[in-house]
Amino acid sequence: MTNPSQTNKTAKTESLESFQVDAGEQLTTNQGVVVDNTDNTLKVGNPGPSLREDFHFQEKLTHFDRERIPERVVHARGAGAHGYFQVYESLSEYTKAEFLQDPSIQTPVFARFSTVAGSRGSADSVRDVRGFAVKFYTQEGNYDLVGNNIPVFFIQDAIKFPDIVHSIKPEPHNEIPQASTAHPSFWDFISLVPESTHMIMWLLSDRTLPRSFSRMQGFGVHTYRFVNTQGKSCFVKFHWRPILGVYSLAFDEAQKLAGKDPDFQRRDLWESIEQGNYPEFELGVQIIEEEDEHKFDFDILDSTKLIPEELVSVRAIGKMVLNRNPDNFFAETEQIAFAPSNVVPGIDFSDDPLLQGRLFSYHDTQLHRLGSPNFGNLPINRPVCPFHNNQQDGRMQIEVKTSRVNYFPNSLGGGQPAPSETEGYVHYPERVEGHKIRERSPSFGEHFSQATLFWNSLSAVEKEHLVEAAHFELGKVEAQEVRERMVDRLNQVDHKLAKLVAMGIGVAAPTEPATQNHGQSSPALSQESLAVKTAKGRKVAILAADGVEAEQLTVIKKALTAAGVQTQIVSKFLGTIQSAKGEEFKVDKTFLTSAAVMFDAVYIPGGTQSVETLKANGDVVHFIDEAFRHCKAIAATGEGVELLKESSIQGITFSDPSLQNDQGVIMAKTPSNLGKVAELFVEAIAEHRFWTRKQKVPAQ
Ligand code: HDD
Repeated sequence: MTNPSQTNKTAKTESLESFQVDAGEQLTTNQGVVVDNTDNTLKVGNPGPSLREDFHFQEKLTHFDRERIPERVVHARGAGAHGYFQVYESLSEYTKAEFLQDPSIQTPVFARFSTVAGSRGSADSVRDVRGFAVKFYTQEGNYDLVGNNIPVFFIQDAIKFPDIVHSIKPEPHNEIPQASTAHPSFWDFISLVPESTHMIMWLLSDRTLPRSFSRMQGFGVHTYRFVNTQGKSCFVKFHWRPILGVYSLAFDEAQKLAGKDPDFQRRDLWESIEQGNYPEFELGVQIIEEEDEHKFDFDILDSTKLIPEELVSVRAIGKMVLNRNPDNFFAETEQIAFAPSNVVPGIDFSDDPLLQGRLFSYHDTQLHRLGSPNFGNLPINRPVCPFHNNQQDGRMQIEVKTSRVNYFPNSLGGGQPAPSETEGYVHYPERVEGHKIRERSPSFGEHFSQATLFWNSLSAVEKEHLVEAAHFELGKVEAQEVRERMVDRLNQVDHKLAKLVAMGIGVAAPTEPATQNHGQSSPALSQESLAVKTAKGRKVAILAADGVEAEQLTVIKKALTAAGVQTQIVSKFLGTIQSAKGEEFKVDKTFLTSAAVMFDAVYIPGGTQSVETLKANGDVVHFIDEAFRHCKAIAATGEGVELLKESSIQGITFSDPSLQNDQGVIMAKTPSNLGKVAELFVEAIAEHRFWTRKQKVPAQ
């Protein structure tokens, strides 16, 4: 059987053709018997009764009745893609892992991105941590790097995982709320577990609202080990950095998207790949020599801590390119089974007690979810290298093993398959000794310093967003004592932060804490340090109607396309619109089938009739208001400028009739230089959002 990651398909353009089966294929039963009618059950006369002997009906329904498997207990909502990973240069100094040696080798991968809390059918854009799991199909076996888009975790010991997850999931009595941390049980748990403090600072930040999967970082979180051919080991932390930069949605935008387009992020991933705009991520490592393990003022085996890049720099070691969508969601994205215990020689574990628990839990959950110990034989889970074992039978055994030998040692099979004397996976022979104890290491005892470091590192806008997020999340918690405990907790992170949060949630301002803010920061933690100013992959709505100025529309559209921006014409009805001079333009979306939240920017070309029609449509004005409120780039040319004046945009000067760019609003009343307008617009789109514009329109 071929592994899908082995098939040498290039990304295809979605067309009906690609979904068609071979000509002449006939519908059959599972036994191969051709079916003559699949619309009516077998009956005695009309209207019935139906007959028990209708084997086609029975087979169709019994299969249908069993089409669901348990969804993942966490990270149920996700989307994935195929691609490859290529190392920049040999890492032989640190690891013997074969896929990290040769820059000419492309290792096939499958990456799955997910939210944590929601069910499989929940919305993509909710405030939540994103999973970032990658399976590398190496020639030495499958290696899974199962990480998140946040570098730390809620808890330090895996035995607390069921507790944190129970608290984050919908509450058990009424199953409310879906895919949201904004509820009492979550904050009750968090307020009682100080080790979660660092993680919840990240959770409340813009990191949990990624613009797309292709614009977020990924982290292995734990400290792992590399081992080289000499058996020398060092510690390693893994980082994924998106080539498009790290960007987030506005919270209001994310919430509205959850209704307007719950598939926003999986659609973005799918469409980007179909358009050849492949998501790319650089893999980086922080290397810590074994003798340096204890030189930090925190324990590097504590998953609630990160290693600031200012202390240990991140070395870029290779790149992942996602260039092929799955052929079938269930067979691939749903059935892929990740496990941090899937490692290859040269990559090993540390004693992080959170990691050690994960090494058990993933395999266990796959046995339940996929229902058989043979899940490794599913095409998406099979290694691309040869594999042999003495396992037999079990549910859904799809291998037909022909040897009579299924044990070791054996002589009848020539002694094979036999363990290798030269290349097998050898666990790093770390020397350990101690007493059996059920305790937390004292070296894991400090919980606030890095939470403060994160807060100090944020820009003013990022801080503002974090406080607003806390007002929202804690504002949904009725229990006053939980809100008070959270303010006390935040007071240990930063006094000003605690006062700002308290003000919004009906809690008295706390008194100065005993320990003051240490004043240190790590610039690399601010999302703004990870911006990459490019308009590539962005989406722009062009609002137009009959009578639009064709030249303006065409010139700007062409310039945007050249910059890698996707444009869509939005009008009242589908079909076509005609320019003042009779040219036709296809309408891609209507004001009903789209909304400003689905785009990164808006352009309104001139044309008296077009603009008059748009002005009379409240949906259009709302479209512009919303784009402005969400701090997006907006451009208008000719009479299009008049439409902007109709909206409730405030704080922008409309007086200059020629060309101006005011906080991402670009206007050219007399568009003599459309090239310059396009240039300014592309620059503004590359800015992503103009957060400092503030809320200059009334809340909607
Ligand atoms: Fe986990 C799924 C990431 C701690 C137990 N986890 C899961 C997925 C990701 C992570 C990305 C989805 C994989 C996919 O796309 O199929 N989990 C993390 C990270 C953690 C973490 C970065 C901390 C550093 N997880 C963690 C702990 C446990 C689990 C401590 C249990 C002791 N995680 C699971 C699980 C899941 C899972 C229940 C659900 C579905 C699955 O494994 O395949 O076993």
